[in-house]
Amino acid sequence: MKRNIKPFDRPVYVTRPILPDIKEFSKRLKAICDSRLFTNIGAQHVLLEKELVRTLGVPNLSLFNNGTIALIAACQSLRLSGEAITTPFTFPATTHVLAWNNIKPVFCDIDPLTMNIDANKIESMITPNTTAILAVHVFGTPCNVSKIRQIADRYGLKVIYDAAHAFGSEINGKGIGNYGDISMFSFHATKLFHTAEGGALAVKTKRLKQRIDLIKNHGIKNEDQVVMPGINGKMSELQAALGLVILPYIDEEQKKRQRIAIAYGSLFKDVEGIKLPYMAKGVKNSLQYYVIRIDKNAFGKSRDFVHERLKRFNVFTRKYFHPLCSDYSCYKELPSASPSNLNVAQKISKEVLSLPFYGDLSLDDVERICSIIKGMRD
Ligand code: T4K
Repeated sequence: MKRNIKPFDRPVYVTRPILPDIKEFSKRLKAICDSRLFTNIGAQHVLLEKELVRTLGVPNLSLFNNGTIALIAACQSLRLSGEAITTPFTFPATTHVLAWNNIKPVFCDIDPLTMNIDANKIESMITPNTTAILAVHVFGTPCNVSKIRQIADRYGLKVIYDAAHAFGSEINGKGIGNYGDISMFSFHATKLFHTAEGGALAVKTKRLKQRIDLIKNHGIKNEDQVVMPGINGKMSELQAALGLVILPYIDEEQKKRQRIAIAYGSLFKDVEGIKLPYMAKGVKNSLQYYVIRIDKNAFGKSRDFVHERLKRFNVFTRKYFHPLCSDYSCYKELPSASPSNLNVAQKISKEVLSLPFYGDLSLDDVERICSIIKGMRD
């Protein structure tokens, strides 16, 4: 290494959650304590649900205690069974949710640009047992929603979008939660908008929302009737209060992230072997993650080398998403998990590196991170 760049004197992580204004948060906590209602769809829950319907521009929304339970409930509400076609390039929860519903995941390869499920390959994976497509808007980049809709309509399949990364993503000004039968948002602490743990389902019809609301509350319809085997998926009042206090900061956070994305883009622009995130036309990206791809041959060092070496500088990146879900021991024997079926995903999962990306990251820090990475080639 030619230049002598010092390590950061504090750890720099891939993300840093937005903090609530403590005074505002305390006011809401006091209101919760005064009411003694800590959960079971109280005032904070009702208000947050209403605010998020507006923010996300969706017809109906149901809050959950986390995104994974929300996704499990989504599959239940659509009565999915048999097989679902899905992407291997995602967080474990996407595939595990199918397994928890006794649905066989059928892995489809991904698009080399968007890194989302390759809509052109879905049709060849459909069998008489297929009931759904479970796609992920990975890193907030929308899937090919029109092609997926066409296929689903032709074969009578349900469509669920895992929109865990896509809070605020839009296609031609339309909120991402309007596509498919159901979209799941995660409000985990590492997400742009968060409630520490939490999530939501955006749902097309009121009827489906009513069913989902029953599922997340043990199937309890009223004091005398339990109508289905539900689960406890309720968001607590504490989580909802945190969300209400954090929501007003999202616009500003996205503006700051936009500046950081531009800075990374210009600093890496001419670096051979580093591919920048794909930005599609007409699309507003949530700016949840900033993920580059490192081509070992062209850059001279592998993604794993860069990931490890950055730790010496107190920079902790993440290999989202490696390993592929299809390579986990619990799924790798499935015929669709064969690496030869997933050439693009196999290649990309060895190249991706999620860089530090949050509003408080200074442009000087961005420059320093880029210099450290560029210096690794020397
Ligand atoms: N579908 C997709 C496509 C998803 O990406 C996820 C979750 C889900 C479904 C499931 O949704 P949830 O059930 O989680 O709502 C993190 C998150 O735990 C996970 O929610 C997220 N995706 C995934 C992409 O990232 P890890 O294992 O990378 O988390 P962790 O703890 O290593 O955090 C990353 C960095 O963030 C840390 O190095 C430090 C920082 N951090 C983390 C936490 C938890 C903080 O600064 N504060 C914090 O409180 O999975």
